[in-house]
Amino acid sequence: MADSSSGAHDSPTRESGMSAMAGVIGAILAVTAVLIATAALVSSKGGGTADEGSKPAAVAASAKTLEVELGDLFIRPDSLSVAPGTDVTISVTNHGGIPHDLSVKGGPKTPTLNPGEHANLKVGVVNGRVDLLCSIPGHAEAGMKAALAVSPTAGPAAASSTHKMTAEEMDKSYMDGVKAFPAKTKGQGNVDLQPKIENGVKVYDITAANIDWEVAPGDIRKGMAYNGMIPGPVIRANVGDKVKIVLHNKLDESTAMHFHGLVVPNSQDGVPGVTQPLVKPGETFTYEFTVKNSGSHMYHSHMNGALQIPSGLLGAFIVAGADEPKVAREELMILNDGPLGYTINGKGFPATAPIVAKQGERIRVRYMNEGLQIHPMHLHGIVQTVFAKDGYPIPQPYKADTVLVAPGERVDVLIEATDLGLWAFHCHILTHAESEAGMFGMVTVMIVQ
Ligand SMILES: [Cu+2]
Repeated sequence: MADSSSGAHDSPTRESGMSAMAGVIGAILAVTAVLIATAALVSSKGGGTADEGSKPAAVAASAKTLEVELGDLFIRPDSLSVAPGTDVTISVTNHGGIPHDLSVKGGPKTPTLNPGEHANLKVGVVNGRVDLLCSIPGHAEAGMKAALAVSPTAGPAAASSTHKMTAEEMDKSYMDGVKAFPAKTKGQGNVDLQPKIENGVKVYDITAANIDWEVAPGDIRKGMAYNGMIPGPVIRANVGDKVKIVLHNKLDESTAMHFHGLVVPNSQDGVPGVTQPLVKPGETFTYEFTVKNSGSHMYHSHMNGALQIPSGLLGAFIVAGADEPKVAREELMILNDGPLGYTINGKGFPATAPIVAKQGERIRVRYMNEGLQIHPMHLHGIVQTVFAKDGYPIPQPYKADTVLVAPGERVDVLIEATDLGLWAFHCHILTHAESEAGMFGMVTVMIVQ
């Protein structure tokens, strides 16, 4: 984000973004190093021996407390390391928006923790790998797994057994993140997909495959993508178009495609076992229909949906209407949460893209929520006019500064770039946007210049 000295008129350069980013990564590594150091033993002697009880505590198994954060469908850090023989307690806090627990596979677990709640999990003396997970059904499968490993090389213990960032560390981490914005990452979603025209039919080829996706600088996660991007390519069509969508499945599991919001014949609705067969790995399935209704719509997987969609099998399907509002530019804001974290258009802050407008311009934003949670999108300083919901015009458009977008919903707003400056633009469920280490996830900036 440009600071006051560089002014609001210039986007920061990639170079400054990257060097600032190195600071963020450095800070993260430093935090991790402290955590690992904290976890380590002064001496590995004595752990688990029979005469423990008669020895002073200092030479019995060293007791360590590790900090673990639960979020919505992740455990952070997901790999922990202690010296052999360490008596481990995990200090667990749920920073997510929904309940989670932390459970030792086949062993003890915390109570179910509501958002913001904390508990200590006594793991006991660790002499080998311990698998950790959230035991709430579906959460481990969606990514809430971690491993506690034994490492003889884990360094000497730090003075404190529990790491919490100092105020100075918090300030630095926060400012490093801000300075890095907008940070460069590999891969970009929402690229328009040009159809082939065959006998007057628009044909869109889409391949689903696994991908390593860089959500934020250095934060590379296992995702699933259409045509190698998250969100998938944007399909644009007009009412009356005959379209074919050819889905190639290069995943290692079955899939299918649903056209969310579009009026299609039942046979093209994309629900395996209900309207069509499974599209198994290696198979191709062709959808064919005439576009009947305009608006901001979506296409996404309709198989193992709680994992495939949050992992990235989603995209915008935009159908032009008869009387669209005249705007200088339109922007997509596809919201998602799950294995890729909290993202806007497949990226988390500081890798989110700013929305840039000249003063006086009118911008259209199409919000789409492909995640599992609601996201109230708040733009500082400038009002949003909500004029369409799920592709249908609202009879009485209304003004709001916070626009709630629930899973599956699309909301279209107009934003008049009235006031100059850098206006923060973020989800107002603050655990989707900020942590002790600074801003992350569903945060971007509207730049009015
Ligand atoms: Cu949110």
